Amino acid sequence: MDQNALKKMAADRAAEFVEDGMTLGLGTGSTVHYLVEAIARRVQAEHLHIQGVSTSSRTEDQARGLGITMVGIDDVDHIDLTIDGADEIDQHFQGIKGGGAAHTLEKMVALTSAQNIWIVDQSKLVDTLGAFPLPTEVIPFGHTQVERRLAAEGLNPEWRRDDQGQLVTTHNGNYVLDLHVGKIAHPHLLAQFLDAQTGILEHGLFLDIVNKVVVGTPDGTQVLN
Ligand code: ABF
Repeated sequence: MDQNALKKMAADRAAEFVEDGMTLGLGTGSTVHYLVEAIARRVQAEHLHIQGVSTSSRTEDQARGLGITMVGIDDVDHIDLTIDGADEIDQHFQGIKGGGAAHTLEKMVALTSAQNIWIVDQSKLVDTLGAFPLPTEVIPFGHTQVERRLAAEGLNPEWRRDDQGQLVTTHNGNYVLDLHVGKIAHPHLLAQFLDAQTGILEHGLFLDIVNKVVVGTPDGTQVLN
Protein backbone atom coordinates (compact mmCIF):
# COMPACT_ATOMS: atom_id res chain seq x y z
CA MET A 1 0.00 0.00 0.00
CA ASP A 2 1.63 3.28 -1.02
CA GLN A 3 2.40 6.13 1.38
CA ASN A 4 -0.43 8.31 0.11
CA ALA A 5 -2.95 5.55 0.77
CA LEU A 6 -1.65 5.26 4.34
CA LYS A 7 -1.86 9.03 4.78
CA LYS A 8 -5.44 9.05 3.49
CA MET A 9 -6.33 6.19 5.83
CA ALA A 10 -5.09 8.17 8.84
CA ALA A 11 -6.81 11.35 7.67
CA ASP A 12 -10.17 9.66 7.10
CA ARG A 13 -10.01 8.08 10.58
CA ALA A 14 -9.07 11.37 12.25
CA ALA A 15 -11.99 13.16 10.58
CA GLU A 16 -14.26 11.00 12.72
CA PHE A 17 -13.09 12.89 15.84
CA VAL A 18 -14.66 16.11 14.53
CA GLU A 19 -17.86 17.01 16.39
CA ASP A 20 -20.68 19.38 15.45
CA GLY A 21 -20.07 22.89 16.74
CA MET A 22 -16.28 22.55 16.97
CA THR A 23 -13.73 25.21 16.17
CA LEU A 24 -11.06 23.19 14.38
CA GLY A 25 -7.38 23.89 13.79
CA LEU A 26 -6.37 22.58 10.39
CA GLY A 27 -2.72 21.85 9.78
CA THR A 28 -0.65 21.81 6.62
CA GLY A 29 0.75 19.15 4.34
CA SER A 30 -0.33 16.29 2.11
CA THR A 31 -1.90 14.25 4.92
CA VAL A 32 -3.95 17.24 6.01
CA HIS A 33 -5.04 17.69 2.39
CA TYR A 34 -6.84 14.34 2.70
CA LEU A 35 -8.19 15.37 6.10
CA VAL A 36 -9.80 18.54 4.78
CA GLU A 37 -11.48 16.51 2.04
CA ALA A 38 -12.82 14.03 4.61
CA ILE A 39 -14.10 16.78 6.90
CA ALA A 40 -15.78 18.54 3.99
CA ARG A 41 -17.58 15.30 3.11
CA ARG A 42 -18.87 15.04 6.69
CA VAL A 43 -19.93 18.69 6.76
CA GLN A 44 -21.99 18.15 3.61
CA ALA A 45 -23.42 14.77 4.56
CA GLU A 46 -24.17 15.49 8.22
CA HIS A 47 -24.75 19.26 8.00
CA LEU A 48 -22.08 19.81 10.63
CA HIS A 49 -21.64 23.37 11.90
CA ILE A 50 -17.91 23.79 12.34
CA GLN A 51 -15.44 26.59 11.74
CA GLY A 52 -11.80 26.15 10.83
CA VAL A 53 -8.61 28.00 11.68
CA SER A 54 -5.87 27.35 9.13
CA THR A 55 -2.09 27.19 9.46
CA SER A 56 -1.31 28.09 5.85
CA SER A 57 -2.90 29.70 2.82
CA ARG A 58 -2.78 26.27 1.13
CA THR A 59 -5.07 24.79 3.75
CA GLU A 60 -7.20 27.93 3.94
CA ASP A 61 -7.84 27.93 0.18
CA GLN A 62 -8.60 24.21 0.07
CA ALA A 63 -11.00 24.32 3.01
CA ARG A 64 -12.89 27.38 1.77
CA GLY A 65 -13.10 25.85 -1.69
CA LEU A 66 -14.75 22.77 -0.17
CA GLY A 67 -17.31 24.84 1.74
CA ILE A 68 -15.76 24.80 5.21
CA THR A 69 -16.25 28.07 7.11
CA MET A 70 -12.85 29.53 7.97
CA VAL A 71 -12.06 32.15 10.62
CA GLY A 72 -8.89 33.83 11.84
CA ILE A 73 -7.11 32.64 14.97
CA ASP A 74 -7.70 36.06 16.52
CA ASP A 75 -11.44 35.80 15.85
CA VAL A 76 -11.87 32.91 18.30
CA ASP A 77 -11.30 32.57 22.04
CA HIS A 78 -10.31 28.91 21.80
CA ILE A 79 -9.81 25.99 19.42
CA ASP A 80 -11.45 22.71 20.40
CA LEU A 81 -9.32 20.37 18.31
CA THR A 82 -6.38 20.74 15.93
CA ILE A 83 -5.49 17.98 13.49
CA ASP A 84 -2.14 18.27 11.74
CA GLY A 85 0.56 16.25 10.09
CA ALA A 86 4.08 15.70 11.34
CA ASP A 87 7.51 14.84 9.99
CA GLU A 88 8.70 12.65 12.87
CA ILE A 89 7.06 11.35 16.06
CA ASP A 90 9.01 9.47 18.69
CA GLN A 91 7.81 6.98 21.27
CA HIS A 92 7.25 9.75 23.83
CA PHE A 93 4.86 11.56 21.46
CA GLN A 94 7.45 14.27 20.85
CA GLY A 95 7.55 15.51 17.29
CA ILE A 96 9.36 17.38 14.58
CA LYS A 97 7.22 19.50 12.28
CA GLY A 98 7.90 22.19 9.72
CA GLY A 99 8.74 20.27 6.58
CA GLY A 100 6.07 22.45 5.00
CA ALA A 101 7.68 25.69 6.31
CA ALA A 102 4.52 26.41 8.33
CA HIS A 103 5.66 25.34 11.80
CA THR A 104 5.36 28.75 13.48
CA LEU A 105 1.67 29.12 12.61
CA GLU A 106 1.16 25.41 13.31
CA LYS A 107 2.65 25.76 16.79
CA MET A 108 0.55 28.88 17.52
CA VAL A 109 -2.62 27.01 16.53
CA ALA A 110 -1.56 23.84 18.38
CA LEU A 111 -0.86 25.74 21.61
CA THR A 112 -4.26 27.42 21.34
CA SER A 113 -6.00 24.05 21.08
CA ALA A 114 -7.65 22.00 23.82
CA GLN A 115 -6.73 18.81 21.97
CA ASN A 116 -4.15 18.00 19.30
CA ILE A 117 -4.17 15.02 16.96
CA TRP A 118 -1.37 14.23 14.49
CA ILE A 119 -2.06 12.15 11.42
CA VAL A 120 0.77 10.27 9.79
CA ASP A 121 1.72 7.24 7.77
CA GLN A 122 3.82 4.75 9.73
CA SER A 123 7.08 5.99 8.19
CA LYS A 124 6.90 9.03 10.48
CA LEU A 125 7.22 6.97 13.67
CA VAL A 126 10.84 6.91 14.91
CA ASP A 127 12.70 5.75 18.01
CA THR A 128 14.61 9.01 18.35
CA LEU A 129 13.97 12.37 16.67
CA GLY A 130 16.51 13.92 14.35
CA ALA A 131 16.83 11.98 11.13
CA PHE A 132 14.51 14.63 9.68
CA PRO A 133 16.34 17.99 9.56
CA LEU A 134 14.98 20.25 12.29
CA PRO A 135 13.33 23.34 10.75
CA THR A 136 13.85 26.77 12.29
CA GLU A 137 12.27 30.03 11.13
CA VAL A 138 14.82 32.85 11.05
CA ILE A 139 14.16 36.58 10.58
CA PRO A 140 15.99 38.10 7.59
CA PHE A 141 17.83 40.76 9.63
CA GLY A 142 21.04 39.04 10.79
CA HIS A 143 20.14 35.65 9.34
CA THR A 144 23.74 34.99 8.31
CA GLN A 145 24.82 35.67 11.90
CA VAL A 146 22.30 33.12 13.14
CA GLU A 147 23.66 30.59 10.64
CA ARG A 148 27.21 31.31 11.81
CA ARG A 149 26.24 30.87 15.46
CA LEU A 150 24.41 27.59 14.88
CA ALA A 151 27.22 26.22 12.72
CA ALA A 152 29.67 27.00 15.54
CA GLU A 153 27.46 24.89 17.82
CA GLY A 154 27.81 21.97 15.42
CA LEU A 155 24.15 22.07 14.34
CA ASN A 156 24.93 21.84 10.61
CA PRO A 157 22.49 24.53 9.40
CA GLU A 158 21.32 24.60 5.79
CA TRP A 159 19.03 27.21 4.23
CA ARG A 160 15.92 25.76 2.67
CA ARG A 161 15.83 26.66 -1.01
CA ASP A 162 13.25 26.22 -3.77
CA ASP A 163 13.85 24.47 -7.10
CA GLN A 164 15.35 27.67 -8.50
CA GLY A 165 17.82 27.83 -5.61
CA GLN A 166 16.08 30.79 -4.01
CA LEU A 167 15.67 30.97 -0.24
CA VAL A 168 12.23 29.69 0.78
CA THR A 169 10.24 32.33 2.69
CA THR A 170 7.51 31.56 5.20
CA HIS A 171 4.02 33.04 5.51
CA ASN A 172 5.69 35.61 7.79
CA GLY A 173 8.36 36.54 5.21
CA ASN A 174 11.16 34.82 7.11
CA TYR A 175 13.70 32.21 6.05
CA VAL A 176 13.89 28.52 6.96
CA LEU A 177 17.15 27.14 8.32
CA ASP A 178 17.16 23.34 8.61
CA LEU A 179 19.44 21.83 11.25
CA HIS A 180 21.03 18.51 10.33
CA VAL A 181 21.72 17.41 13.88
CA GLY A 182 21.26 13.66 13.68
CA LYS A 183 19.77 11.88 16.69
CA ILE A 184 18.36 14.34 19.23
CA ALA A 185 18.88 12.57 22.55
CA HIS A 186 17.51 15.46 24.67
CA PRO A 187 14.94 17.39 22.62
CA HIS A 188 13.91 19.62 25.54
CA LEU A 189 17.48 20.85 25.99
CA LEU A 190 17.83 21.60 22.27
CA ALA A 191 14.46 23.39 22.30
CA GLN A 192 15.57 25.52 25.25
CA PHE A 193 18.79 26.46 23.42
CA LEU A 194 16.93 27.38 20.23
CA ASP A 195 14.28 29.32 22.15
CA ALA A 196 17.08 31.51 23.52
CA GLN A 197 18.61 32.32 20.12
CA THR A 198 17.93 35.89 18.99
CA GLY A 199 16.82 35.79 15.37
CA ILE A 200 15.11 32.41 15.51
CA LEU A 201 11.37 33.06 15.54
CA GLU A 202 10.35 29.43 16.10
CA HIS A 203 11.69 25.88 15.70
CA GLY A 204 10.05 22.63 14.68
CA LEU A 205 10.39 20.70 17.95
CA PHE A 206 6.79 20.14 19.06
CA LEU A 207 7.21 18.84 22.60
CA ASP A 208 4.49 17.82 25.08
CA ILE A 209 1.80 19.02 22.66
CA VAL A 210 0.05 16.12 20.96
CA ASN A 211 -2.67 14.06 22.70
CA LYS A 212 -3.43 11.43 20.07
CA VAL A 213 -1.62 10.08 17.01
CA VAL A 214 -3.52 8.38 14.17
CA VAL A 215 -1.27 6.18 12.06
CA GLY A 216 -2.00 4.62 8.69
CA THR A 217 -0.43 1.15 8.39
CA PRO A 218 -0.84 -1.69 5.88
CA ASP A 219 -2.75 -3.54 8.62
CA GLY A 220 -5.19 -0.69 9.12
CA THR A 221 -5.38 2.49 11.18
CA GLN A 222 -3.84 2.68 14.64
CA VAL A 223 -5.02 5.31 17.16
CA LEU A 224 -2.27 5.91 19.72
CA ASN A 225 -3.07 7.80 22.92
C1 ABF B 1 2.84 19.70 8.53
O1 ABF B 1 2.73 18.36 8.24
C2 ABF B 1 4.30 20.00 8.67
O2 ABF B 1 4.66 20.46 9.92
C3 ABF B 1 4.91 18.71 8.35
O3 ABF B 1 6.05 18.97 7.65
C4 ABF B 1 3.85 18.09 7.49
C5 ABF B 1 3.97 16.67 7.16
O4 ABF B 1 3.77 16.62 5.81
P1 ABF B 1 2.99 15.48 5.07
O5 ABF B 1 1.66 15.32 5.77
O6 ABF B 1 2.86 16.00 3.69
O7 ABF B 1 3.83 14.25 5.19
O8 ABF B 1 2.16 19.99 9.62
